[in-house]
Amino acid sequence: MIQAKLAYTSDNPKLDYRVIIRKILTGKIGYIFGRFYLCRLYYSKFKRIKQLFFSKNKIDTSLNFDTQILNNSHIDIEEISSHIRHDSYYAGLELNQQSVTSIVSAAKTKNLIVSANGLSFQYSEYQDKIKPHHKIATAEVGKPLEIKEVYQLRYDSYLLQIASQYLGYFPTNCDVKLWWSFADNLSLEERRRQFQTIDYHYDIHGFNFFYISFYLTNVDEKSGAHMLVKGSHVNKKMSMLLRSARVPEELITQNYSQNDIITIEGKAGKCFLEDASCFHKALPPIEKDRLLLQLRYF
Ligand SMILES: O=C(O)CCC(=O)C(=O)O
Ligand SMILES: [Fe+2]
Repeated sequence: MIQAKLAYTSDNPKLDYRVIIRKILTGKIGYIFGRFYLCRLYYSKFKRIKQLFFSKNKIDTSLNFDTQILNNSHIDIEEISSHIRHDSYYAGLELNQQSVTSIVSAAKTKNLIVSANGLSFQYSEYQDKIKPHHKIATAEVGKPLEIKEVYQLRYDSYLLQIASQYLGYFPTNCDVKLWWSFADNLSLEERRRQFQTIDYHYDIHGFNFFYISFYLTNVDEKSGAHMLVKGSHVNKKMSMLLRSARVPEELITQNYSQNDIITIEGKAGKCFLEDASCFHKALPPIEKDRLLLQLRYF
């Protein structure tokens, strides 16, 4: 089948080799090799051997907390991991409601920061004072690790076991992000300008990485559901690996089956685990704000 050549546009950017050169010069070579499944696989093996045999790399696993995940004893960790290995994701876990309530209330009182323009405000100020004057796509909750439940989730005994099982080594690092995506009628162009990830892309968060996300508000197609392409963490054409990690919608629909395109909807507390090297994106929220917590283990 001959496919129409896609023009380079804001949702189909050209791979900017200046970015690659800058990454090499600043020592971030994981950004280059983390694209390739085999590199991620061999990096994991190498890291595991280092952690097992070299005392300098021995890790302190003593910092861990009782799990906040419900019904965790029913689900086998190896089963979850092999599910993700096959499908790129697993969406069958749930955070307890007490933790949901505490995190949401902290996210409504702490300072929010808009990285696109440096604005800072609280959630309660957003509706009355900010929204009428500024079109804002997303705002991050500052210092999320100050929220007790978030700190304890980063070191959650059960989640750490799953992340270790999937990665093949104990993840000593974890970037934690908690952010609001606001329901509004911003154009797609404006959302892109504000770095909202509404276009399919794959992440390259170092040599290997594993994401755990929690919906903290009820989420459906109209309130910012996360979408992903099942199996695409492994199944990507070479041309997709050698170009920008962000691709236009047509490339996804031309190359993957409609059955493999998954929309994750769920109530506040829904947790999904993802090999974020799969193609994924967020739907723009138009009806209700979305609050999402993301733990990026690497
Ligand atoms: O907001 C979402 O659902 C997707 C976020 C995302 O793509 C990312 O953090 O890499
Ligand atoms: Fe992403």
